[in-house]
Amino acid sequence: MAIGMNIAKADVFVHSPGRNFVTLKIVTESGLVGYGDATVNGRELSVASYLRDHLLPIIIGRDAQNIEDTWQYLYRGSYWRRGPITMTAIAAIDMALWDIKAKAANVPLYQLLGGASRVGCLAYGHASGSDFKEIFDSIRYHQEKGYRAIRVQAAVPSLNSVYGVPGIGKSSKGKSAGKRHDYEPAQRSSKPVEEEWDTRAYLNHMPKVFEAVRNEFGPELPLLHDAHHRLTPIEAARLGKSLEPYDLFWLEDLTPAENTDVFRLIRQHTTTPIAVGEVFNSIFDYKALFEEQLIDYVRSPVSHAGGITALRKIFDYAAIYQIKSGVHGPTDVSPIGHAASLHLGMAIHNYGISEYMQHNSETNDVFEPEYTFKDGLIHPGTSAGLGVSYNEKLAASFEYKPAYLPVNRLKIDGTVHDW
Ligand code: CS2
Ligand code: MG
Repeated sequence: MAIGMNIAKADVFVHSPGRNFVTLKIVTESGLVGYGDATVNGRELSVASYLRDHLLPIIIGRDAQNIEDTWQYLYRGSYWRRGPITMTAIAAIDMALWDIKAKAANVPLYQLLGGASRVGCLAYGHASGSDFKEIFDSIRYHQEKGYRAIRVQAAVPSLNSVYGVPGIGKSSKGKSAGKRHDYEPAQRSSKPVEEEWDTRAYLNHMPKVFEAVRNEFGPELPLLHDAHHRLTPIEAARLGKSLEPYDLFWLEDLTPAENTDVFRLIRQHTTTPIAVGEVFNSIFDYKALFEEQLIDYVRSPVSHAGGITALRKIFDYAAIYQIKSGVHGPTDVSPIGHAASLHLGMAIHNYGISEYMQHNSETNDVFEPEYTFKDGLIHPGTSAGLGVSYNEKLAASFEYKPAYLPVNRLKIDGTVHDW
């Protein structure tokens, strides 16, 4: 047994460098430090409490090397399995232990997961706009930054705001190309902001958007779109079918994700590839979807799906069915969570693509991620471990402030709607 590998100390930090993040730090008796991302957007303090009050007291003194055993101890031992808070808390510990293991071995984490299967991880960026010109400018802006695959979100005529599209209705003319959709930092409030929704207007508009984008950019550019769980099964089928001529890389989160049975109906109607899972947190969420071959991409990030240990199993299970990874990578996944997903992405065979919304400078100054983005590919870096740190002193200067994701209501009568 290696000396000094027991867990000596574990701390949780909740700070807001650029946006709210929950960060776990584990230290071994020998002084090795591992980091984990425990952020659940809008519910940060619940995960912090789950860790501080329930998990950290029982992992002190455990051998940091026995990652699988610790995972099973926390998952099976709690009796109350699954759920975003539980699985994110377990994920953070798992990530930190893998970080420690790779540092002890003095290799970048992907080496312990099987080594590099590719030169880098293909990433997609977020383009959006209020009209076609803004969308085109935004796509060009992302291409100039190096992206080789682009998600396109568009304002819907008659709606004042659409989640994922910044600055609708504001005087954004000519300044839209680099506008970010970072919901939380822009929308801090003591109660959720309310947005409006009109499915009919959306379904009628999206084929026009993708037709215009294909006419402008040609057939080669991989394009993605996120419906953010807002559709019924038959509406989802219609959207997939109506976008077939524009050859999407994927359509994401078509329907409220807890009812996975609906993918049978959607699949019967369209060949547009389907991605789902950013709100899943367990391999069991995917079981029927894999076995019945109902989806094409797995959206879970390491931080919300129980960690590297758990997501690795999900990806290996998916591989049997030729289903690929398509990891969630918005700014509410911290650089630690991103790095963990990237190391796994480097190693697995069935890698697909990663969402890569770039963090702002405050976030990057605190976490100092070593991953690099070049020619459309992200590489997790070659230093030992995850390649991410946490500047506690600097982080402490960014005080946590409660922030919520929005609530969606139907424009026609104000009924709360899925989003
Ligand atoms: C979105 C996210 O990136 C995506 O695909 O669905 O912006 C998502 O809404 C947020 O991460 C929620 O916290
Ligand atoms: Mg999404």
